[in-house]
Amino acid sequence: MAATSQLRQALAHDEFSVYYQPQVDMESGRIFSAEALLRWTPPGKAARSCAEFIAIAEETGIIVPIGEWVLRQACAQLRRWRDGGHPDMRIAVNLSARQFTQANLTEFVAQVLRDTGVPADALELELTESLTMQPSDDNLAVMRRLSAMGVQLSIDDFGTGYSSLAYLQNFPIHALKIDRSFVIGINEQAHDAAIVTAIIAMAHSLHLNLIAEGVDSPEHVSFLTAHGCLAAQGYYYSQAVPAEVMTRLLDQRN
Ligand code: G
Ligand code: G
Ligand code: MN
Ligand code: NA
Repeated sequence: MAATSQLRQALAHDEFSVYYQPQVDMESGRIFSAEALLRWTPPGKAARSCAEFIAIAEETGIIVPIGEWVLRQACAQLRRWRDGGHPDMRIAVNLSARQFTQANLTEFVAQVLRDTGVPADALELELTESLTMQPSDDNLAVMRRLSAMGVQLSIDDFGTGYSSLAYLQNFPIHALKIDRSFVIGINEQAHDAAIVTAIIAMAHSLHLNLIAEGVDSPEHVSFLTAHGCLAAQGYYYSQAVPAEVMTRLLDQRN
C-alpha cells in the first residue's frame, strides 16, 4: 500500500509513466485511439498498475496533480503520433471524480490542448459512472463546458452503476465503455450476454458511441460484432504498453 508521501515523491522523482492500451475497430483491425493508463515504477522494481493506489490518491487529493500530469503526457504523446503519420489518432484519459471538483478543470484542459496542439475532439475523458449517474449542478456544468469545447466524454466501466436512460439522455455524454466484467462471460453466461446486448441497444437508440472493454478472445469479437458493437479494447488486441511500443503497433498495423 502506497502512502501519500510516497506518491508525492514518485511524482517529483519521475517514477510515473503513462502506458497506452489500443482501442481497435474490430472489423478493420485498425487502431483508432488508445487509453492512457498510469503506471508507477518504484526504483529497482517493476512497473505497477495504479489500481492499488488510485483510491488513496483520490482520498488525499494527490490524484489532482497526478491526473494533470497524465493528461499533459498523453496529449503531448498524441501530438507526436498525429504528426508522425497517424493524423486521425485519438486519446482517452481517465478523470477521477476528485478532479471534477477543481474549479479550474476546464481551463486546465483547454490550456493543455493549446500547449500540445491537440484538437479538442481528439481527446476523450473517461468519467466514472457514479459521477455521471447523479451529477451535482456543478459537475453537470463542468461536463457541459467540456462538451461545448468539443472534448468527448465517455462513461467508464458502464453497467456497474445502474445509470438510467433518462439521465443519459440529458447529459453531454458521447460514449459508453462496457465494463469488462460483462464482456468476460458473454459467450457462456446468458445474463452477461443479455446485459451486453441491452447496453448495445441502448447506446444505439441514444446515438452514443460504444466500446467494449476486456475483449480477450476471438469469441468475444464474434459476439460483439454480430450484435453491433464494433469497437474494442482488451488483451486480445494488446495490453497497455509503453509509448514507443504503441508507436510500433501504429506503424505496423495502421
Ligand atoms: O490498467 P490498470 O490496471 O492500471 O487500471 C486500473 C484502474 O486505474 C482502472 O480502473 C483505470 O481506470 C484507473 N486508472 C488508470 N490510469 C488512471 C489515471 O490516470 N487516472 C485515474 N483517475 N484513473 C486511472
Ligand atoms: O477500469 P478501466 O477500464 O479504466 O481500466 C482498465 C483495466 O483493465 C486495467 O487494469 C487493464 O490492465 C485491465 N484490462 C484491460 N484489458 C483487459 C482484458 O482484456 N482482460 C482483463 N482481465 N483485464 C484487462
Ligand atoms: Mn478507463
Ligand atoms: Na476504470
